[in-house]
Amino acid sequence: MKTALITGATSGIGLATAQTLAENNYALVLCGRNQEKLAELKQELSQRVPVEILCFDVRDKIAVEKQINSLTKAPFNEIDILINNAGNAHGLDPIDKGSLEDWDAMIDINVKGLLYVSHAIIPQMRDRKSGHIINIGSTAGKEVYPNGNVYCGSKHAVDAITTGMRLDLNPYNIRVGAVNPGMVQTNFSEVRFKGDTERAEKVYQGFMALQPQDVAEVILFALSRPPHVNIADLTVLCTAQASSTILKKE
Ligand code: 8X3
Repeated sequence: MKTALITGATSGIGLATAQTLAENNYALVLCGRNQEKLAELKQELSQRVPVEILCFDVRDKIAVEKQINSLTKAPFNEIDILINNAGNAHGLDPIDKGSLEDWDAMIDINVKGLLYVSHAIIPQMRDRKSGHIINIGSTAGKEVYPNGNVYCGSKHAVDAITTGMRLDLNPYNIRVGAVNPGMVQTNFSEVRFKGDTERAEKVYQGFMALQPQDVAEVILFALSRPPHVNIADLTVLCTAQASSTILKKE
């Protein structure tokens, strides 16, 4: 049984991935910021597979290191798979109107948080000469759209860091890849629009957006390839979406 550590596991793509991997017999280390939700999830999924939960904010590098280093018991002491999923968007403003707080949040979570978690886990993969890292990027990491500026910048950074990881970890038999979803119906837009539910709901009206489960199944596909196959870079869109700006709405 392989052990997968998932960040941002209590909602959206992370939650669907946790559930899908539990159904497919992966032991799980589920990370998030909400202890209550993590505990509920553990109760649900540990009926199928071993589950450990870690409550921390990926922005807090001391907490990241401390929590991950606390995984001393089998099967959690050997992380075979790292899914860097935690990430979000804050605001959708032109560059001259953006808020520094929003910019800090996106760079700190999407870029620095991903690096902190990876920094805590890569050495054990390197020493064992085995591992699989999947970074959840975005179509925003492939093209820049109006008002996406810093969010797109953070996801372009994820794109570059994924390639950098793959290059540098090549000597150690570690697979590194990215799954880049387009529009997925999660609380993404609610966070981006700071709780403005009406505006968030409009984003997904008039077409069938990707669902978190759709992305979880793609992640499972990447994880379940034979050891010599690495899905290096995969973009997944709903049928109605052709690019970040071309979306067919009814
Ligand atoms: C989410 C996709 O188009 O809202 O990363 O940037 S988009």
